[in-house]
Amino acid sequence: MPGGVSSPVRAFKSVGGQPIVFDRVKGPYAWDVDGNRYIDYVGSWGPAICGHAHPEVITSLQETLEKGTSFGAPCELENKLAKMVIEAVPSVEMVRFVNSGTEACMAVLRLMRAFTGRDKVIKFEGCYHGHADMFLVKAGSGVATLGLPDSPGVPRSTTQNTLTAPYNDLEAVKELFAENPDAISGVILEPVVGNAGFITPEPGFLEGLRELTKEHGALLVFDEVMTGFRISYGGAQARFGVTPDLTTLGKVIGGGLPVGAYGGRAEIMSMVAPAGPMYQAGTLSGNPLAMTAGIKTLELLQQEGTYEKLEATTKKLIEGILQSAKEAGFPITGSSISAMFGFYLCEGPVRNFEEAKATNTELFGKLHRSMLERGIYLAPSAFEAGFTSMAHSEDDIDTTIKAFQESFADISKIL
Ligand code: HOZ
Repeated sequence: MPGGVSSPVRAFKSVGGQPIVFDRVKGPYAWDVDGNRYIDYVGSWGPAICGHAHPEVITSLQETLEKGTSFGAPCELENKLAKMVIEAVPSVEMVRFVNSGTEACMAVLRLMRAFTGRDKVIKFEGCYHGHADMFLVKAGSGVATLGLPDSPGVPRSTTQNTLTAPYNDLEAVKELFAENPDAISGVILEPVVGNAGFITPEPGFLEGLRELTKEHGALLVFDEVMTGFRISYGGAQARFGVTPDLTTLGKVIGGGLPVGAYGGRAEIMSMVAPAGPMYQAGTLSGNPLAMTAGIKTLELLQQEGTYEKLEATTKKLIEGILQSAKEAGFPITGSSISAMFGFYLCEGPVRNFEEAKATNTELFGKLHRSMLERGIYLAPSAFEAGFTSMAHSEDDIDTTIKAFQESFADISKIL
């Protein structure tokens, strides 16, 4: 396997050392093949918001498994999950299930173009919308972690229609619209960035994009693959009160099985085949097992107090991390919203990818190794958000903060 992994973000190339090989996961914990236990803040890169292998998810999966693993025909379960998504996410009136966030973003771009009859799209530097050709321009996640240039193999003819702007910079977006009259199908963004570390939208940014896209007859698309059902039950759009035209989802809605989705205004979604002419398909889309894990996960999230608990747990964690670094004399800036957090080892503020690059990646590598030795599994990258879950207890958070204190103190002694 290239680099020994099935996806580049799992490698330890940017932090040093070899990736940990997992044997099993449960609740907030992961165990490696040597039997070491870690408190996990990657959460399978987002899906594990109820904790890994939640007993109710497992039981539901076992029941569905008895009925078969794949139908290749409509099933009741996809209707149930579709209704739950439509009820929860303000922009979604119709939804199509796919198998990954990449697939959802790839399809939504085709839909943006089909609906507007325009080819260009605006994305933001450091935002990651999966690995489809037209999005591998100034992309975040593994591309940012590994410091890769835009990928070879992506034709210039494909990316010449991808325009980029710095995140949180409305003026830059205005200029792109002015320079490309009637040519831009829409603007796609992570409403809260989790693929360049963790960057939050400045007041007015999302609202400004909503106005600008309307003014220019373009679509606004929120990539909520990371933030959907995590930043709030209705995603970032519900939390910030800005409704896009289209939304992509993934991770949490699959509850640990491979699911993506795109949805939005019925007028736009009606263009998708077979309701309309825009083609997109998938053998395993709406798979009964994946739908089951998604349904049960959303049901668990509907329990009273879920998001209050997630918010409080994560806030305590990030405050502990910031305090630990400061006590040891290291510059740091960071924040959290709901069950998502991130920090940069620099003064800050960090409002876009360019500013994120000021983070001390060498120091992060040392910190990552030291935390691993203390049984804490962080994303092996200075440019990925962290995830907490319902399963992370007060004790887990206290243990983690103590590990940060010890790690920062140890590193300060050797520097
Ligand atoms: N998009 C996720 C990281 N930012 C994880 C998926 C992957 O690239 O493996």
